[in-house]
This record gives sequence, structure tokens and C-alpha cells, in this order.
Amino acid sequence: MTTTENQPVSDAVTAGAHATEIARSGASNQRGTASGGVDQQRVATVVGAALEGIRAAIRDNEVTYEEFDAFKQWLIAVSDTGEWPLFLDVYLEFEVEKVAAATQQGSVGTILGPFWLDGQVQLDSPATLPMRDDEPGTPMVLAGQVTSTDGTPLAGATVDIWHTDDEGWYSGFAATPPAGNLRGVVRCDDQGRFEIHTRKPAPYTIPLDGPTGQMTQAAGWSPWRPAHIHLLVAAPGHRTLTSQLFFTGDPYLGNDVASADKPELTLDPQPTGNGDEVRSDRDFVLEPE
Ligand code: MBD
Ligand code: FE
Repeated sequence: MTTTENQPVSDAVTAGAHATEIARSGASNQRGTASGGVDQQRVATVVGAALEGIRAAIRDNEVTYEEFDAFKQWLIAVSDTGEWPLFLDVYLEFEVEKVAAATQQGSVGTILGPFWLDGQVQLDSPATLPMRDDEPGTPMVLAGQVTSTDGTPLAGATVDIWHTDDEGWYSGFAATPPAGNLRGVVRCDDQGRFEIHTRKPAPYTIPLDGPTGQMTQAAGWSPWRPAHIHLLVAAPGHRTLTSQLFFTGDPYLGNDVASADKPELTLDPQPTGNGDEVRSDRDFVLEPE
């Protein structure tokens, strides 16, 4: 991991280089890696449909050589900045997630995104995520229980959690937060219960100095994601749930650049009376494998 040690060339390049490194290794694929041979019919069908979609966009809109050249330049810039993971997860992953969700029982999930990191600190519940001494933001407790679809509490469950700081930065992908900040893998108790102490995250804008953000703004689309907490909820013998949690009243709900917010995933944290701390309770149901 070289990106956080160096001065960032730009926000886009800082995030992009690391996300590309992870995607290249296949380490971010939580839902299984393609294996075995290539099915010629499948390639012809899927790649053919994708190409025909682009050809139709050219035909129907009488795309010029000038625009075709701009498209080439843009694709090259996506590679140069390492933004393929960002672009793909923002604009396409939600459709893949819908396909996966159609066969998954239990709690509602959503996309993984480009910023999960393997090997974060393991903590026993109740746990406080790694954070700076003066970590800004509203103290927040997220608590709940992990059960199987038949209601059995899952003693061996883990909640892998990661989110931005109060300024919208992810550790490992931006210059400011230290490595591992606001990331952790929390082991539930013998009743599958977890209690995680953290800070409320902030809304996130994709980097505006890279090709994905520039294309987004050139189209007049919002580059924002509502504030969200990422989760991978896992237990032995169960299908891992990839999800995110959002917050009632967030101005970007319903207008997520990554199209990943769902009404079932909205939290409404309430004051605990302990300073300005807030708390949300949320249970997760996993499908047996
Ligand atoms: C994110 O924080 C994110 O979660 C996704 C899916 C895409 C871009 C940035
Ligand atoms: Fe995110």
C-alpha cells in the first residue's frame, strides 16, 4: 500500500490507485470469484448486449468523431487515475447487486463499493472502532443481533464495519485519516449480539478532480452519496450479507450517485442522554448456505 504514505497527487489518484490495487487482486470480491472456463455463448450474449447498448447510443444520438475521441480520452483517464473500481461500483454495481439479491433470503443488502479493506483490527463486542483522540463528529452506537433465517442467534457472527469520518474521508483512501481509522471487524457475543461505538459518518462526494466526478458533473448529475455505514455481516455456514445503513433526513437520500440507498436501510438514531451521543438498533438475518 503506497498511496497513503505519499503526498496525494490528487484526491482522485489517492483513492483510485489503492482501489485499483485491491480490485486487481480480487480481494474485494466478497461474493465469489469467477472460476473455470469461459462460456463462449455467455460472452457473446452479455458482451454483445453491452456493445449494442453503446452502438445504439452512438446511432440514436448521431455521435460525432469529436465526441468519440473525447470518449477515448476519458476511458484512458479512468485507467490512468485508477478509477475503474470507483466508476464501476458507482454506476454499475447496483444492478449486479439486484441480481444477487433476487436469490438471497434474510436482511436487505446493497453494494460493497470500492473502499472495503481486508485485515482490519478484530474487536470483541462491545467495541469501539479505532479513532483519533479528538475524532470529530457525533458519537454513535450501533447495536443489534445477528440471527439465522429460522431465528437462531448466531454466536460466531462478525460485523465488518467501515465508514467515512465526519468530513467524508475514508481511511486508506484519503490523506487525512490514519490507517485503520473507523474500520474494524467486531465479533458478536454468544447470543450474536453486537454493540459498536463510533462516530456518525458524513455524506460523501466522489472525487471531483478525476474522470468519474468530471463526467458526473458534465452531465449535471449530483456526485454525492448520502452518509452511510458499510457492513459485511458473516457467520459460519451462512451467506455473508453485504449492506449499508443510511440516516433519516439526509439530503442525498433518494439521489445517491451510486443508486445504492434503500428505504429498508435507513436509521433514525436517537439521543442516549450521554452527551451528544446517539444510538440505533438494527438486527441482521443471515441465510444458511
Ligand atoms: C463510496 O463510499 C461508496 O460506498 C461507493 C459504493 C462508491 C463510491 C464511494
Ligand atoms: Fe462508501
